[in-house]
Amino acid sequence: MDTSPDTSFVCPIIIEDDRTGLDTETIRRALRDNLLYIQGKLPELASKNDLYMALAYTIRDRLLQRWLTTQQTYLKKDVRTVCYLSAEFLVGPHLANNLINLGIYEQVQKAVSESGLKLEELIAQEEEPGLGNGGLGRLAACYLDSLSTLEIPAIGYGIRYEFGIFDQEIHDGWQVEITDKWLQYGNPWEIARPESSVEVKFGGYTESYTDENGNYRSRWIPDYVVKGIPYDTPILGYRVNTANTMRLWKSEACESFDFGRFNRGDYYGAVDNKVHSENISKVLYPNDEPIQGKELRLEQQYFFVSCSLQDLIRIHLYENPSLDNFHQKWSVQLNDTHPSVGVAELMRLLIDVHHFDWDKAWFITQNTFAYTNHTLLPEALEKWPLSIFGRLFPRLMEIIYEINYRFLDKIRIIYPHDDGKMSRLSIIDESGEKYVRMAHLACVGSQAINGVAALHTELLKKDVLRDFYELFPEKFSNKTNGVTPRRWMVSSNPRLTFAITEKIGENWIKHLEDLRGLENYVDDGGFRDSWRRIKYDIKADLANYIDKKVGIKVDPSTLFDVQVKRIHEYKRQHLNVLHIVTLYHRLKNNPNLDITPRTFIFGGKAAPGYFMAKLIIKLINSVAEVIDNDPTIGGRLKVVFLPDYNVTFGQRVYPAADLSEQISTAGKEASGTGNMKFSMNGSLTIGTLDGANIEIREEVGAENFFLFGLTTEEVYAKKAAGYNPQEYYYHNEELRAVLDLIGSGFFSRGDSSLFRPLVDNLIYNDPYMLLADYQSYIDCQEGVGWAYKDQEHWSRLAILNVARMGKFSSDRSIREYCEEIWRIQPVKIELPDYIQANA
Ligand code: H53
Repeated sequence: MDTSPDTSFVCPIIIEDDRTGLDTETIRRALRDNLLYIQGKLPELASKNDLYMALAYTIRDRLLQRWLTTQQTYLKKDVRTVCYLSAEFLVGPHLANNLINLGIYEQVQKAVSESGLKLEELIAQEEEPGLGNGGLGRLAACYLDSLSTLEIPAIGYGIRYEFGIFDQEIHDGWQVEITDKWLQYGNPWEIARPESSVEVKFGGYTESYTDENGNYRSRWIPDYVVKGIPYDTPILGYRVNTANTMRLWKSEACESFDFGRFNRGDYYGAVDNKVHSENISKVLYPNDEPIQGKELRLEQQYFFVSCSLQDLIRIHLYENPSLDNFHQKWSVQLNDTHPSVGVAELMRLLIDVHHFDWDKAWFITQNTFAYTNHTLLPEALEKWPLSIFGRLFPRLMEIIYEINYRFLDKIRIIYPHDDGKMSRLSIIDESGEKYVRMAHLACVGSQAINGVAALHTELLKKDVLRDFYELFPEKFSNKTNGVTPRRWMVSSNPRLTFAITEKIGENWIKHLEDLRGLENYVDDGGFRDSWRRIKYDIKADLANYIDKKVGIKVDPSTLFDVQVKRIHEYKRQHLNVLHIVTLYHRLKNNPNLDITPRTFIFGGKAAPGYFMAKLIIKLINSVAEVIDNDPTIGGRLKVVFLPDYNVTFGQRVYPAADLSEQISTAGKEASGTGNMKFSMNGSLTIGTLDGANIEIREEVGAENFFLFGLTTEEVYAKKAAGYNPQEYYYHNEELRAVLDLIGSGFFSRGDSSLFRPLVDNLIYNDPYMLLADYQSYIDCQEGVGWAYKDQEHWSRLAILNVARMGKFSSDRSIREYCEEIWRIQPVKIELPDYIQANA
C-alpha cells in the first residue's frame, strides 16, 4: 500500500463551516451531527459519554485546521524545533482546556444546554490520560501548553501506555491498585498515524563488514524487531493558532503471527513475538523516584527514543538534503535520564545508517541534546547493569564504550594520574557489578545541563554532578520549574479567575507577572470580602465532594490544611501526621484548649512496592478514623484521605486549600510544582527551605510564608556529625508521647505491631530527619493557627501570595529554555481566511 503523500490531489479543500465555526448555533449543529455520524446515536438514546464523545470530536475538528496549518507553516518556514523527549506526559483531561484555549467556553456551554445537560457534566466524563506518575510528567504537560502558547515550534515525544498510572482505592485504610483502562471507551483526541511507523531493534549481535566503498562498518543483527506506531494529539496554545504535536508511540509486532512456528505445531509460540512486542507500551511503571530497574522499563526507554529519533531524521530529510545541519534544526531535551539512551542511539543512526564518521556524528549529537536533571536522591540516579544493557542493545553498548573511551582519554590529559576522578566520571560504573550510568551519558552527550530550581542546581554543581561541573561549568544552568496558569488557575478556578480579571483585566493569563496589579487591592476591604466568599464557596464544593466520595462531613469554615503529592518518606506526610496526633493529644489532655479547627486533607499514590509509603497511607486513615469517632474532639480536627489523587482531583483541591504543606527534608525535593499551584490559588505555604519553596518565599515575601525546619547545610552538618534521632525522642516529652501513642496500637485497634516499623524507623534511623524538624514544625503550625483566626490578615497574605506568583508560570520557564538552551524563536501561525479566528 502506498502511504506517501500524493501531490496530484492538491486542491483547495472546501471546509464545512460545521467543522470550524465557533458560534453557538454552529457548535450545536456540529454536536448533533457528530452524535449521529461518529457515535452512531440518536439524541434520545445517547448516554452522557456519547455526548461527551460527540463534543470532543466537535472540538477536535476545530483544532485540526490549526494543527495542520501549524505543521505546514513549520515545514514551509524551515524552522528550528524543540523536541521534548519524556517517558511521561501527565496531560490531564483535554476538553475544558481546549475550550478555554480556543476561547469558546461560553458558546459551548450554551450549545450543550440544549441537550438538557451542563457542560461541566460532560467535562467530568473525560477519562484523564494518566501517562505519568507525578511532578516530572506533569511538568512535561505544562511545558507543552506553554510551548504552544508562546508559539514555539515543538514536538513532545513519549509512550502511549495502554495502562497509565493505576487507580487508587482505599480498602480498610490500605491502598489497593486498580488497572487504569483509560482507553476502553476510545480516545477522541488522538489520531493514529500507522503510515509513519518505524522499526526498533532489540537483542542479537553486531558484526563488522566492509561496504561497497571499502569502508569498515558495523551492523546490528537483532534478535527481534518491534514496530512503533505514532498516535498524535494536538496541543493548542492559549488564544493563538499554534497547535503543536504530542506524538506518543505504541509498540506492535512487525508480524503478529509466526507461521513457521505455527506450522511446526508451536501454536502458542506463534504469537509470542506479538505478545512481547505489545508488552513494551502496555503499562506505565508506577514508581516516581527511584524508578525500578526492570528490563522492560529499559526496553520502553529505548523503544520510544529510537522511534522518536528516527522520526526526526525522517522529517529532517524531507526538508533537507542531508543530516549535516541536524543540530541546527532540532534541539532535543532529555526529560531526566529516562531518554538518555538517545545519545548513543543518535550516534548509531548517524554512523551505521547514515554513514557519518565518528567525529562529525559526535559533534551533531552533542549539539543536539540538552539534559534536565530532576532529582538529588542518590537512589534515583538511573543506572543499568551492563549485562542487561549489552544483551538488549549490543550495538549501543559498543558505541557507549567508544564514547567513554574517548571521553576518558580527554579526562586523563586534564587530570593526569587522578584515577579517582576517572572512575567517578566514567559512564561505566566499574566499582562492583558493572553499570551504565545514564546521567553520565546524558552529561557527556549534551550541550546543556540544568536543574529545576535554584537550590537544586547549586546542589547538582556541588554534589551530585560536581565532577562534571568542574569539567564543563559552561554547560550548567538553572531553569526553575513553572506551571501553566491556563490549567491551574483559569480552568480549575474560574471564580478566582473572574475576580482577578474583573480588577486587572485578562492579560495576566498570558503574562502572569501582571498579577502584581492585585497588590493595589490588598487594602480594599470589599475585595478581601469577596475573596473570602469565593474561597468559602470553593471549600464548600470540595466539602460536598468529600462527603460524596468518602462519606466524611467537613466544615468549610475550618482551615483546610492540604498535602497532596506522591507518598514518599522524603516528602514527610508522616511529619504532618505527627502534628495531627500532637493536636489530638493536646485536646485529649485539655479538652477546652483553644485551637483553630482544621480539616487535614491528604491525597497521593504510593509506589505499589514501597512498603513504608503504603504504611503511611494506612496511618493517615487510621488516625482519621479514631479522631472522627472521638466525640470529645467535636469536629475541631478532621482528617481525610482522598483516594486516587490525579490531575482532575488536583484541579479541585488546589483552589480550596488554605494551607499548602511543602515539608520535605531540605535538599531532597528538586523543585516541587504543587507548591506553585497552591500559592497561585491563594493558599499560604508552610514549608522548609527546599526546592522551589525557597524561590516562592523570596517572591511572596518572608512575612507571607510559614517557614520551619533545618536548612540543607544544617541537614548535611547534622548527618556528618552522626545524627541520632533518639536524642529528640528522649528529650522532647510531647514528641515521645505522640510516637508512643502511635506505637502503642491506639490507632490500630490495639495492634501495637502495625505501625512499629514506621515508629522504630523514626526513633532509630530517621533518614529524613522528622524528629529533628518536629518542634520547629509544631511551633510554626501554631503560628499558622493563630494567623488564621485573623481572617482579614489571612486574606491579605493570600492575595499577596497570588499577586507575587508571576515567576512561576511555565511560560517564564519555557522562555528561559528557548533563550538560553534551545535558541528557538516563536513562529506566528496564520490561519487561512476561511477559518474563523479564535474567539
Ligand atoms: O520532578 C519534578 C520536581 C520534583 C521531582 C520530580 C521527579 C519525578 O516526578 C520523577 C522522577 C524524578 O527524578 C523527579 O521530585 O521535585 O518538581 C519536576 O521537575
